[in-house]
Amino acid sequence: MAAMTDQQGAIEVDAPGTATDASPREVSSREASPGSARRAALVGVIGAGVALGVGEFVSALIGAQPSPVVAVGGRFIDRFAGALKDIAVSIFGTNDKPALIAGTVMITCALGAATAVGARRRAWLPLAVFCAFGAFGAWAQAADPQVDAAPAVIVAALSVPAGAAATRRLLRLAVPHTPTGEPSDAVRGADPIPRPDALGRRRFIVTAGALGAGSAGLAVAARALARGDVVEAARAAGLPVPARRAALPDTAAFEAAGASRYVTPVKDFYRIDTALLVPQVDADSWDLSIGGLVARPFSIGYDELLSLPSIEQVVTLQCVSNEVGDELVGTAVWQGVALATLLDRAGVKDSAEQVFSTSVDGWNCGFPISVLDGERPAMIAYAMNGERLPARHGFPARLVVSGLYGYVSATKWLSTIELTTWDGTDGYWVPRGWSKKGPIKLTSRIDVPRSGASVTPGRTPIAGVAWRPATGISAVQISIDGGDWLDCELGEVASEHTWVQWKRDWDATPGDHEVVVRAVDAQGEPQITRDQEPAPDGATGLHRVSFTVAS
Ligand SMILES: Nc1nc2c(c(=O)[nH]1)N[C@H]1C(S)=C(S)[C@@H](COP(=O)(O)O)O[C@H]1N2
Ligand SMILES: [Mo]
Repeated sequence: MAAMTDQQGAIEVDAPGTATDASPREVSSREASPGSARRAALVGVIGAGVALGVGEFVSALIGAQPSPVVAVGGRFIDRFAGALKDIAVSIFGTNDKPALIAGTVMITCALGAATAVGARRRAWLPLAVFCAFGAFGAWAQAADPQVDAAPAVIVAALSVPAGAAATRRLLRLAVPHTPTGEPSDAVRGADPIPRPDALGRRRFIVTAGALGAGSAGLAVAARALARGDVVEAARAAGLPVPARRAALPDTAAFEAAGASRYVTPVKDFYRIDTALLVPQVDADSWDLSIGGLVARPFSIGYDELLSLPSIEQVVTLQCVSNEVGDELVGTAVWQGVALATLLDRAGVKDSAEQVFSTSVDGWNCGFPISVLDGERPAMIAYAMNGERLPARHGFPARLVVSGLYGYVSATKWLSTIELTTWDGTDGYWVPRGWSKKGPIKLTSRIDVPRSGASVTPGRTPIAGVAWRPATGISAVQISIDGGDWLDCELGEVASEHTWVQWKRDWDATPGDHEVVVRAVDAQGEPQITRDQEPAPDGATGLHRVSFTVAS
């Protein structure tokens, strides 16, 4: 509010209409101009806020989601995900998304501020800039497969005039001598030294405060509206019973030792996707279409999908961005319909080489159809650990294919499956520098002791997990302080499609220690020891932890 205490009669002497009667006194009042610039900037921020608030609210009201702000953030991700190749997949994990939304809002407000400052001399500026904003927002929204062009234009058509009008109105109150309006009484009046006009200032504060609070309120209301309860309502309903339940091994001893839980609780399951806000898909209007190189293309709705014979499989899913030892990996009991059931119904042609899937938000990926030749689980999953997929993991349905990284196979919010050729059709991450094929590499991880932990001397469990889904693990070994490789005890597994827990007790002696782990897969292949970063096709190298045993 410091700006508000500035002299209100800051006069832009070279503004149109005032230049002719510029007197020496007015010229000297030029020095007060930074004060009016600050007020104008504040006006611009509020004006941009009004445009954003109205845009978010109208979007929510007419069901055009993602909203302009979220859509602009989404286009940013699509544009720059490739440039941030090494960290791209994980950077767009849950944590950085609020920052991206906040950044979009802040940049918009900063541009609004600059516009209002410039508007003191160029009255047309706010309308022009807001129109450009609006066009950009509408483009970003319409570029999202979830929004049609018409609603995007409606949103812009309402938010642009709201923002421009608010800016104009506030500028008149805040900077009396702007060319946007009549000079205020304070300036026109006889008083040779324009004094702060208390009444004008109050009016400005009240109007600005009301517009600022109102647009924030609209944005909050918009979020509440857009969240909706369709997903929650549908998720509450019962699930069909699979012909055969997945049998889970008893892994309590390994979990007691500190290994990750065999089945990852849904709330702890990692989330990776390019969606800035989790798509909220209405199961009633959702369908999955299967087409491309098939004899009988068809679409299937949610209820019909749930009425088909279902399977339940425990499968470990990993993100290609996972660094050695990191946690972008989890195991769940997935329930759904075998992909083969749907592909058989469609009648896949011999010329088909790639199973290419797309989500409701336009993300896509593909894997070779030959992956389906064996027995590995590949399904349209609609449930996870006995509950319907949460929105963040792909409600109403997603793909799960054992042995493939998520970025080539695990499409969430699944919308279409297209059988196509291998060449010429690339998934989202392929042109962004990631390998076209993505089999999960053999990996092992130490869960306890944690790096940097302080351990008490005596019997100490060393434990973790190792995985190569679709192949399985035959052995895990650790080396302590560079010593011999020691065999570890392996837990039971539901199948070779999941990770295996491992453990070994150690008599901890005081001092600094380092433990390294390595695994051998079920085909006898040892883990690659050479360190490689995740890009382009998954990290390799051995996980090691260093910790101290207290004396
Ligand atoms: N629609 C959509 N599906 C997607 C992605 C995405 O960005 N959009 N990311 C994939 C990647 S890279 C991974 S690792 C898995 C992660 O699934 P999860 O979030 O359920 O763990 O989802 C895959 N499915
Ligand atoms: Mo991923």
